Amino acid sequence: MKNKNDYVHTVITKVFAILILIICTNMLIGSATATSDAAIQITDVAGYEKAPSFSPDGKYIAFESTESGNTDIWIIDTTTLEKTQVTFDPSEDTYPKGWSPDSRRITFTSKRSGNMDIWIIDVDGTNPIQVTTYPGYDFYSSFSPDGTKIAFTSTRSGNSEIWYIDENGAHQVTNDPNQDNMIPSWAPNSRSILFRSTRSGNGDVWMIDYDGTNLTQITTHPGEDWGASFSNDGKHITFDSERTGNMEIWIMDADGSNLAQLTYSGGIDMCNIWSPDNKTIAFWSDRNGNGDIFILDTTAKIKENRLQAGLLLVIIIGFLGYLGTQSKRKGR
Ligand SMILES: [Ca+2]
Ligand SMILES: [Ca+2]
Ligand SMILES: [Ca+2]
Ligand SMILES: [Ca+2]
Repeated sequence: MKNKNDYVHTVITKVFAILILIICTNMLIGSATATSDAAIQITDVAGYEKAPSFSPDGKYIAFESTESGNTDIWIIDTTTLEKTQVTFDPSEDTYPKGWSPDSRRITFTSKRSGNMDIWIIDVDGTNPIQVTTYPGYDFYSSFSPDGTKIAFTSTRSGNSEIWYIDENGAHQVTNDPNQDNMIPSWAPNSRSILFRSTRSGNGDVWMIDYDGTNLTQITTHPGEDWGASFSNDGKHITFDSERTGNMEIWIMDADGSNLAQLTYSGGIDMCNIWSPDNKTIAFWSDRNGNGDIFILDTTAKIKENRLQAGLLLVIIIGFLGYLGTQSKRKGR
């Protein structure tokens, strides 16, 4: 009987080991062999369309486009895909990365003052307001979700740092004179700001509170990581990264777990931003020859991650339980 029990034990152990191997192999092969994504292209003109951002009501995506002959801010209706030009100034108007909470105003970067400054404009193209007046570079601005602050990047301290402006004026957030800090993006709490810094020796995503406290490194890969954005429910972070040798967009849980690659194209995929319903991201890609705006459903990847983690956990718990039973039996 003892020999038969040992035989059964060995067979079950092998079956569990093979199951774990199959699951792990599937997880590795699944991530290694994915070569395409299901991104949907929503602009299709000859020039470069870049820097998308969703209005908080989800009705529009603002983006920059060279369709008019110079770089201007445009919006596209997310249902009808009808485009409307918002700025008409002959200078460069770029980075419309932030909407006011009421979806009526857009903050963007413009050279119309003679150098790069932050501006706000009504979505119908009226009431342009200059927000910064520093003679150097001020760029890449976004409203905090509560609408009380605008974060931006500025070189006014001597190198590229994160700043914000509110009713009391401009305030410096990061202070790292030897490294560049850029691409600020607000967390849903209107307190923390994701940004890109080279302070670890290579480009990584970091987070800091607007008052300069709670500096935290978010990504640690030796490859170059760029702009990041929080989902509006705070559960996920997407970020642009060159860690594969090509600029792609990655997703992870807010605690850094369940890291997965979202885009797969031979071109550039970057400037990720979440939709208000947390189901899709918008980004720009030159995968079809020139820069255009794309949207990509994130829900399938999040479900796949959860399923893989859940299956692995069930098998490991089952295996440990089985081993426990066997050792008790042997101890009798
Ligand atoms: Ca322009
Ligand atoms: Ca300036
Ligand atoms: Ca890195
Ligand atoms: Ca284009």
